Order: sequence, then structure tokens, then C-alpha cells
Amino acid sequence: MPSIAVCPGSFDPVTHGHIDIITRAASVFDQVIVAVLHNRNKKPLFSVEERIELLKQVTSHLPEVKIDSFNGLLIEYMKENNAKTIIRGLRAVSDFEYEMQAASINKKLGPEIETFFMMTNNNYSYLSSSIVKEVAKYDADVSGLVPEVVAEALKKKFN
Ligand code: COD
Repeated sequence: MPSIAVCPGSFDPVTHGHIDIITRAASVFDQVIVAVLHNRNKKPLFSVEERIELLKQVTSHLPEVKIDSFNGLLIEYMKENNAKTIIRGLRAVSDFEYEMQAASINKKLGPEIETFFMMTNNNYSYLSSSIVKEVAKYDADVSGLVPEVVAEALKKKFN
């Protein structure tokens, strides 16, 4: 059976930090599904369709990677897709508390599913979608933080 992992997230928008985690996961698993959450409680900058399109463009060189979206509980999505591993990135100690809570509830809801954590690449340890949006809002340079196509999309959003 092929090993299927899911990288879930908001990806609003995708950054070099996300791409690093996705690329490293793709070198370990047969298939990596990047699953974008439809979150009705949050007001995202990019629509789910826009986030999916950007993700597709920046991962097009990775044949193991598939981009999708999901509603509701991650564990249900995992089961529907026969995926056994959740991949999460860890940047700093501040990520740990939320991640431990999420991994624990996911373990309770789906004991057969494991959460694997990958340490951030040191070059991107400070990087988050929120920081990128903050910088882009003030028309500052985001190259090095996100791929060119994402930088262009941010420029359009804020102009
Ligand atoms: N370096 C390394 N990793 C990074 C970096 C970086 N610079 N930036 C982001 N990442 C990692 C994050 O740690 C995360 O693992 C992933 O990339 C995606 O990050 P985000 O910020 O886009 O996504 P989140 O954290 O908002 O995603 C949260 C989920 C959507 C996964 C979560 O809310 C969820 O599962 N919701 C569904 C409802 C559910 O099942 N709830 C119960 C479990 S909480």
C-alpha cells in the first residue's frame, strides 16, 4: 500500500516555510496531500480557490504532491483518503502547545493516525503567512519569503 501523508493548513498564502516542509515530506512518502482548510470562522486574505491555485503552481515540480481542500474535521478527511500520517512543521516553542493539543485530540479521534513533526529549516524559522501579509500590506519586499508568483498575488491584493 502506498504511504499517504497529509500536510494540512491554512496556507494563506503559501510561504517558503510551507514549501520546505512539503518538499521534505515528499521525499519520504509516496504521496503527500496538501489539504487547505475551508475555515468559515476566519476571514482569509486569499479564497480557498486562490490558495489552491498558488499551491499548485509552486509544487508543480513535485509529482508526489497533490493539492486539495477540506471542510470539518481533519481526522475525517484523513480516513476518507486512507492517509495515515499528518505532517506538521514546528518553528518555535510557541508552536508546541497548540500542536500538542491538536495531536492529542487527533489521536483520540483517530488512534490509527500518527502526527509527525518536522523541525523548520533554520532559514525560515521566523516565517509565517501572517508575517508575510503584514510585510506585504506596507508594500515592503517579500522576495525570499514567498515564491515570485505569491509575491505578485500579494501585490495585487494590496493595491
Ligand atoms: N517552517 C516550518 N513549518 C511551517 C512554517 C515554517 N516557517 N510555516 C508554517 N509551517 C507549518 C505549520 O507549522 C503547519 O504545520 C503548516 O505549515 C501549515 O501552517 P498554516 O499556518 O498554514 O496552517 P494552520 O496551522 O492554520 O492549520 C491548522 C489546521 C487547518 C491544520 C487545523 O486548524 C485543523 O486541522 N482544522 C480542522 C478542524 C480539526 O480537525 N480540528 C481538530 C484538530 S486542531
